[in-house]
Amino acid sequence: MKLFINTTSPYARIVRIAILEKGLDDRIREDIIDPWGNRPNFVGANLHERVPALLLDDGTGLAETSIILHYLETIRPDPTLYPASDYRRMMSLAGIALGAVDVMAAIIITRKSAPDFDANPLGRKRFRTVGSAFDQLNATLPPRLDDQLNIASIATAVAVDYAVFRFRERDFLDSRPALRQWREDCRGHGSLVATMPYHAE
Ligand SMILES: N[C@@H](CCC(=O)N[C@@H](CS)C(=O)NCC(=O)O)C(=O)O
Repeated sequence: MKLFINTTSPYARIVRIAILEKGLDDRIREDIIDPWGNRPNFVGANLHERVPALLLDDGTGLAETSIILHYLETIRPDPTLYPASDYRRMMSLAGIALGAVDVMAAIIITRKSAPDFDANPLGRKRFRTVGSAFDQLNATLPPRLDDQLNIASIATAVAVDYAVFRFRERDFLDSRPALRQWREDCRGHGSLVATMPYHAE
């Protein structure tokens, strides 16, 4: 199988972390691409030309992070991303963190066509809800990834790192010490270390 990614995408990172955690990395090769350009074999995997996109060995293309996670869970159920213990709380936190990822990525994408986006009412709403999401996560932390694999912890780590990576000028963590400490506590976690976002040359 081949996973199309880029090195900054938080969506691709979530899938990459799940692959590493499930020990599927020997079956899935990564292909770093520019989703903003055109590339036929990539389009075959995701007609919307976005990463992540998983190309199966039989040529089937899987798009959308949630769909790819579901597929990974089907082919390698153990360890699960969705443990049964405290299931509803975990799913609720996962939704909050995944939403923060989605909203932050939307800000970055919208800025490409509207440089003053942050100051307009929709831009302000976007930042307000990301702040609310981090407040909630700061108040109700998911398990540490070292202690338990689960989608809420993966999404929270990815959301925090993406905020730091993309919005260095904003204080997303200084006012949320519990969340900052939580991220600090899993600093050495292998799948997080191996997938840290960076700008490719
Ligand atoms: N809903 C998609 C979002 C994926 C997405 O927006 N990926 C971005 C990179 S962070 C992308 O490839 N953008 C290229 C484009 O929008 O044309 C998912 O869950 O996978």
